Amino acid sequence: NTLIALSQAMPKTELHLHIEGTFEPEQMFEIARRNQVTLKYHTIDDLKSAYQFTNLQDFLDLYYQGMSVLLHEIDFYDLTMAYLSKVHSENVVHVEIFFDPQGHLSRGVAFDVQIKGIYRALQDAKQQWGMTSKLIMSFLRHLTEESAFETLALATPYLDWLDGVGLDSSELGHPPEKFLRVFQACQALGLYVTAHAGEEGPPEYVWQAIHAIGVDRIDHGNRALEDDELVADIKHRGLTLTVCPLSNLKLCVVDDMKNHPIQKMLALGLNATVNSDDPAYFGGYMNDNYAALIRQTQINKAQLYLLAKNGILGSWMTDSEKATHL
Ligand code: ES4
Ligand code: ZN
Repeated sequence: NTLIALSQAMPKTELHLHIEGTFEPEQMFEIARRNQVTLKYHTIDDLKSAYQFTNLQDFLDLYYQGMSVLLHEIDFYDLTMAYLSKVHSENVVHVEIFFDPQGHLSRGVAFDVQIKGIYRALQDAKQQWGMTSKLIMSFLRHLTEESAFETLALATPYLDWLDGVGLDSSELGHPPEKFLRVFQACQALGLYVTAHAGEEGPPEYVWQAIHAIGVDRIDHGNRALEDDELVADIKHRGLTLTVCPLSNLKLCVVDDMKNHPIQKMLALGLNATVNSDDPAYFGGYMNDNYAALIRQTQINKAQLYLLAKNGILGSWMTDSEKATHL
């Protein structure tokens, strides 16, 4: 299939990727063994057979268990390097990745252990392959505003290594406004802001992310399509949506890949991009996400180019950095 070959060959960006969601079962068991941590699942097949989710929370329960074997700086380095090396082989040239510090702090793993491991891998990828990156600290929205502020305080010695902040985890019942003051503090520090919104949550949460918080990007955004005024507003602002096709399928945000709204988003003039979210859990990395769209929908060559171009324009690279990829 020539479209698949084209999608593989295109230089791509990844703007929505949770590094803890790249934890492949094989590596998870290897790190568990060397850290003498026992996993609830006894074999790789046992674990993989649990990867059947009916909603976001189902997945998150497993995701937090998986990351619990990460203890030392080298664990975060190895996890990040495995991901970067994988997507380098898929012609991903720039990544903007999330990490969830609170998911590790709650287990006694210090902030500096996490960020030092992740950041060193990002630097090595730059050295080895010229791959560029941004690092996004994401707040867990099921936790309190106070906990988010405590996390931000731990991050202040590392502001040079951080480009932005995000908001993830259980969306329903935890609207963006819950973290308004935290995000204001982050913006005052010069950080970019993005938030998961409209994955499971209503269009109202997307409105809040835009108007109350003033996000620079929207992660997912699927349910924004339920509100025509909101669609017009997103289009008018030129906001980028970081859409995740395989994630949407695995978490039942869409019932069938054939019905994925990404082409509709493009047709409406929205800046949709393709991203892999938690590739180890959702059945594939960047190229698998493109391949699924190509195999299951009528997406054409011009749309594939547009998605890749949107990924460059929607990144937090400078205009001159963007220009080198266009
Ligand atoms: C996530 Cl797919 C998704 N949604 C919300 N929070 C997350 N954390 C990791 N993956
Ligand atoms: Zn996500």
